[in-house]
Amino acid sequence: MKLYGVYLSPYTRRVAIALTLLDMPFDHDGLRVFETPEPVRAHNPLARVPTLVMDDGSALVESWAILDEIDRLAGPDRALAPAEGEARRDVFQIAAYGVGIMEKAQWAFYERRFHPEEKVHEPWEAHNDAQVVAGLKHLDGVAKSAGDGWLAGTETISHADISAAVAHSFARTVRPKLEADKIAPNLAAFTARCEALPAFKACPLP
Ligand SMILES: N[C@@H](CCC(=O)N[C@@H](CS)C(=O)NCC(=O)O)C(=O)O
Repeated sequence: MKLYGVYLSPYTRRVAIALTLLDMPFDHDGLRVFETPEPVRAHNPLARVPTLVMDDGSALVESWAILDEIDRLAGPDRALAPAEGEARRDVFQIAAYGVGIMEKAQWAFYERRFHPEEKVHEPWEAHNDAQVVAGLKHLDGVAKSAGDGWLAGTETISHADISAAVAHSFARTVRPKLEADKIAPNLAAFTARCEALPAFKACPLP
């Protein structure tokens, strides 16, 4: 398997961490797709990351769809989400808040990265930042309730934990002015616990 995408991409990083936790070996090409789209486009016409090329040459796109497939390949006993019921819903709802934070932090970050100064629309940047803050505060409450456990109450780490921690680390990196650790101290402590795990360390933020 080959995974394309720099780990600054939180979507790529959450896939890489899941693959690592599931003991699924993969080659990693940490390219920055905006600068070097062609190797990705060869497998994915959207030229977006993450793109995971399987050993048979087929390509998987979209982080949630990739995670769904690698969980299926791992089987229900090893998958990073319960197979059914409310426990599964809880895992994916928390993961969804994580993804929402990733998207909103990404869009706020892109506003200045891809627009010349005179075309930056500050109200749009502020709109996205406010949603990042709201999402972080929500997950802070979840982390507080979880205490020393996992966020969705699972016995082992799940997609909820991976996505929440990856989202927090990403927001802290690309939106430092939001002071993510100060506004979400319980989430910050939870993220520090996750970032200390070997699977997170194997997929570091650049
Ligand atoms: N919903 C997608 C988001 C992927 C995404 O936004 N990837 C960015 C990098 S973080 C990308 O490839 N951008 C290149 C582009 O859109 O042109 C997922 O979860 O995989």
